Amino acid sequence: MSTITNHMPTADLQALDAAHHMHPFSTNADLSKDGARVITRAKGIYLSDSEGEQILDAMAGLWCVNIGYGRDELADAAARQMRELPYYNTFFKTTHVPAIALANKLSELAPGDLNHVFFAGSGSEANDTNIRLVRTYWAEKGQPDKNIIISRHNAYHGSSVGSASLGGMAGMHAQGGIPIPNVHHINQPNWWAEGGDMAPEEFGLARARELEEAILELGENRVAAFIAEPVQGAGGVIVAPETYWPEIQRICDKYEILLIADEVICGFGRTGSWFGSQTMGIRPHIMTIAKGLSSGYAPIGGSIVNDDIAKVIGDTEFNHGYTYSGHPVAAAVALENLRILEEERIVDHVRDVAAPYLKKKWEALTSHPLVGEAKIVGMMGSIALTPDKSSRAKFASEAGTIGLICRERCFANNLIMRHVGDRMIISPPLIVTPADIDEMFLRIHKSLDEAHAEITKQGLMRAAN
Ligand code: PXG
Repeated sequence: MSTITNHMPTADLQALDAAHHMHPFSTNADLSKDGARVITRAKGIYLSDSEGEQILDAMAGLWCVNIGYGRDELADAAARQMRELPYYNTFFKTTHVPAIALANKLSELAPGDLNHVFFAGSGSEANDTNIRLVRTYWAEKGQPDKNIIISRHNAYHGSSVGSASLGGMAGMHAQGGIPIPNVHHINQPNWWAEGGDMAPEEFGLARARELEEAILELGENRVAAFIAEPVQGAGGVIVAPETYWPEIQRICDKYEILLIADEVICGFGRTGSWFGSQTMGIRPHIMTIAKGLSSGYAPIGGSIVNDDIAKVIGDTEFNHGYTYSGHPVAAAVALENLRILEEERIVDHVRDVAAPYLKKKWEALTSHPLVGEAKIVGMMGSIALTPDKSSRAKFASEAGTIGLICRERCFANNLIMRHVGDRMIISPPLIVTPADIDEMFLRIHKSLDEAHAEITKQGLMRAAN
């Protein structure tokens, strides 16, 4: 595991990387100054870098490597499929066995009447598909003006023009001429940061009712769909108060609004059920899937839609599709991943073993002087860093300053735990054992202690007015 496979010194690789490789969500200055960490291989929950360090990946890549790294079965499935049929498309009345088998498997796993899959190459593409699906659905039903999609501030639904418009990331909307028309955003159910004097339950209801207010304001016959992540991931693992989702469901039912659950992170076991919708008790009409579908071993995503939508869309020609919709190699890898998740009972392991063990330790972090609230659902958790827990204070420094210091300490201690503003987040592979979690917490405690010392030393342990 510690063998270094690259043949160049790290500094040379970093210089070449900074010279020619444009990274997502990064600045040149950062890449050239420090150089990117070069990841060379991975096994289980550990990454190795070009310096031979062993890094505990408590983010499962980007929330996706659900079964852990290094499963040969997936590599073998890919190689077999590449030899047999490396590519064919699913346009023009053609199909192939991997796409057939995967669509069938997904309709078996997905709850209720979610029985039909439109494949894409990623979560962003799948959400672009969803925009066109829901608008086409209502148009086919004689309501072309029912085309507004409601989403939430601080949601993440992807990085393409359509999906980033659905997302509610201000920094993304500031670049490149988005959002597209007829997307409307309501507030997120983030009690810690935005709940003010309300109790969490009261706040959850108030935030859900913003959906109803928006529908009434925009017009019931104008609103096509509401999209949300069952637990907001990239926004900082924001878990809604318990009152939130039942009220959202009631409102969607009452006004005939299609509910799109973006399961790109929550799907495939992360919340302790196959889908986050099951954990949150909601009945979506469409689910967006990607990431854990293949545990990140191959790029694939899709939309799982219910019988009614499939029927309405199928009655017309849906002028939409991607070269790689249902790509046979990606589909074969996803099938093998789902086989492993099922046969090794990994979702049960999350629900019965890993998540309860993790939850106890995670929630105990609130006794650390830097930590305010600790939220966790299944294998996705967040902590809010604060200079004063009793008042849920924000730091006086610019948002994210403290989170970044903490993340730097984590990286230095060979732990991938990320920051979103001044929240720290984890989303480890689902296969973690209690012993892995113990090791993770040794590193978390060390990193938090070092961050606290550093923040105190710099005089940053101060609340904003
Ligand atoms: N929906 C959700 C809920 C996501 O989290 C997407 C859609 C888009 O999927 P693709 O496959 O197009 O990336 C995502 C992706 C982060 C981070 O920093 C999160 C994502 C992607 C990249 C970075 O937390 N989520």
